[in-house]
Amino acid sequence: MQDRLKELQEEALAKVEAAVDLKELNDIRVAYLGKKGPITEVLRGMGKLSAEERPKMGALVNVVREKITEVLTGKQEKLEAAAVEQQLASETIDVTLPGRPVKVGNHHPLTAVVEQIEDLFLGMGYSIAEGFEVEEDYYNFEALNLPKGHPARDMQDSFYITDETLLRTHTSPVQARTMEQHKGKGPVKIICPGKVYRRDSDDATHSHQFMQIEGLVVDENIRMSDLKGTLEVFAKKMFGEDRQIRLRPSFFPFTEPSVEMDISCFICGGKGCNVCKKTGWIEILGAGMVHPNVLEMAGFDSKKYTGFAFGMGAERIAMLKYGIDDIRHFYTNDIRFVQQFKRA
Ligand code: 2U9
Repeated sequence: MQDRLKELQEEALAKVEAAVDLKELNDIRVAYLGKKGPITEVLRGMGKLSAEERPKMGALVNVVREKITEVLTGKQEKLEAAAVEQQLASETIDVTLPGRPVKVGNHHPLTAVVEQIEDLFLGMGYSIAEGFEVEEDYYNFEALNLPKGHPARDMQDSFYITDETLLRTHTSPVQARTMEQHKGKGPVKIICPGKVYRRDSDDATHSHQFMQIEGLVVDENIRMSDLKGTLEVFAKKMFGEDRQIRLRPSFFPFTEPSVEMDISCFICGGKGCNVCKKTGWIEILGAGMVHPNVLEMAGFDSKKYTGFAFGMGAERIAMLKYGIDDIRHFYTNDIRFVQQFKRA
């Protein structure tokens, strides 16, 4: 029995020594130390031994079991450490490798232009005011000197929602509401960017929805020269310091007098080209002195207060600035279009 135990020990230790992975090691543990293993069998056979031999043999079995267990544990630790080493080696990160480029998005050209214009006016002390896209007929028309039946209402065919509500046709109701909130006291100095809607058929230069930016200044002693100076600063900052402006008489129901502003062509410098249609001038925006009726309707004393206002289509400004030939590009979500306007 003693010899059999020694034999088992040597056999087990040799197998442990030769084991190459944890699974094999576990199989050896089960085979030699498990309930159905040879050592358990030796223990079962101890009943046949004399009372004198039994404790000696019992002690020997324990020594053999402990030896095998000790060698198994040692080998297990070695194999586990080797497995960790191998995993670390295979998962090593080379920190010197160049990183994968991150895809960076960019502003839509319309957003870029609107933000540029906003910044420009914020720098001149204006605040930004925003309002509702679904407006009351009163603020969209009535308060702007366009009573029901006024012929100019036809100029802006509108998307009516009910008899008294519509998608705003311009951002002017924002100014009308802001003035009303001032309760007859100046100064008011705001720009109002926002989406507007008109029942136009879409083509290269018309869109049923577009972005307007309007401005309004109301205070004592506001004059046409203030408007002219403001527009000149705007033109130069937006289209280059060499720009000249000219004002042509026009008509808007909410301003009197009304003007349209042209800038000297920034492509040909005024000589005449395709962009300025050989005139040397490009129409940029409309403007004027706020009509006394509009001031009074918003609660301002038109003898004490005067004001100027201007309005422009942001798409037109962006199309001119970036040489975009079709307004529909802004709204058809072709990523290739947007990606052309990446900042350097
Ligand atoms: C108030 C008083 C006056 C806003 C103005 C224009 C002239 C103008 C057009 C430019 C191109 C609209 O986008 S466009 O079609 N706008 O020419 N807008 S003065 O005048 C106001 C607004 C609000 C209370």
